[in-house]
Amino acid sequence: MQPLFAEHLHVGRPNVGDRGRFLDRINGALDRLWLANNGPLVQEFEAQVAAVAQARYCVPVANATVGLQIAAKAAGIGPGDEVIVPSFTSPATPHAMEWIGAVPIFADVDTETVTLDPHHVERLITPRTKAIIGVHVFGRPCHIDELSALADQHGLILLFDAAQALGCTYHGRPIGGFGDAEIFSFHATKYLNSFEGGAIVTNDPDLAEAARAMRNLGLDEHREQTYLGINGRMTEASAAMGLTSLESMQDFIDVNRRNAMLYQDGLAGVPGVTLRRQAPGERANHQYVVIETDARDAVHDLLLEHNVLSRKYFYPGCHDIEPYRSKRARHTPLPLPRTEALCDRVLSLPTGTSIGPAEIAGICDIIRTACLPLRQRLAA
Ligand code: T4K
Repeated sequence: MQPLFAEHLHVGRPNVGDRGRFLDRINGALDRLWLANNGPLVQEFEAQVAAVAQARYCVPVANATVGLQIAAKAAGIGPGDEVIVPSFTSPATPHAMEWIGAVPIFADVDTETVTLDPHHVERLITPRTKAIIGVHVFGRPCHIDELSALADQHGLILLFDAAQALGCTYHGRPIGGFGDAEIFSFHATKYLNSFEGGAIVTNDPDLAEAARAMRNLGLDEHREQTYLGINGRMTEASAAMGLTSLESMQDFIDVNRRNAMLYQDGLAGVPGVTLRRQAPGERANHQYVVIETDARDAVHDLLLEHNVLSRKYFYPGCHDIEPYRSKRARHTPLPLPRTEALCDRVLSLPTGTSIGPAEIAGICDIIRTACLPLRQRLAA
């Protein structure tokens, strides 16, 4: 069979802004001979991300995973503390907690937003619970008000994994200013990338100060060793890319939105296929186009035959991967039926600036074929 596409189409193809601007910034760093350790480009990036998030403080870091670890430690989460997280997320969320000795406890999601179900979270709160981490999955904000109320009522730390949600809003306010801290990712596969990178954003001056020192091996601004630190620093090269990406942020979002609408039209009427929607009335970055179908694996495999590399985000659920699967009683005290049903049905499709109307039309045709009843499919 001849594949429809000669080259691979990817879910995570990086968006690249103005190369000239990027290379100028890199040349500036080389001229200054300042390449790392909170240089001028990192400081500029810090100010711009804080402005986008409308948060008082921003601490750029090497990636969101180390950002989650640092934010958790800076907020006071430590060994043995239980932290309630969704299972339907990147392994980065629970692994960051496990890595600092905390204990991820998996909660179910609601099917409308596919984010943490606050009722389920409430049932998991015990005297050992120290924190909740909500995840804005596919950029759709989680139930921030309800989780904030729960955290207040039980005296818990509240963090948000905002790796996928830069540029999105909740009740019209930008993601980034909620809870004790939120953590963004600027990984190459995110619509706004800094090669690798992340940022902790917060309105809490103490948390910001601790995070700033912790990312720099624990050294505070007076070069006093005040905290247990790690190397979580962002480089000048990453900040150069991040700043250049920020200049094209709205263009990237516009392309993603156009692509999402083309998929919506192209998949209308395909039996058994639904497209995940963003929150009504909110601003969204549309960086993930996600379908749900019982025929997920057949769709994935047929796309692959045509060189389309779709991704099963998130499959399996984190409760079903090691080191959590073999310690189910410890990490998953309650069943997660909605997560399990979801994990078997979700598929992310290519989008971003390297995907256009022709590619989307072809991808939709392949999906339609994969979803035909077998007899019709063989005849197609
Ligand atoms: N929390 C959440 C909710 C997250 O989604 C993530 C990351 C994190 C935390 C942690 O953030 P970081 O520590 O990474 O900052 C990808 C990304 O690696 C990961 O960042 C992301 N979530 C996750 C959802 O997706 P993979 O294993 O699927 O990526 P990979 O390398 O297979 O790339 C996907 C596709 O993109 C492939 O077809 C290849 C293509 N690609 C990739 C890269 C890196 C390119 O074309 N060019 C590239 O440079 O996890």
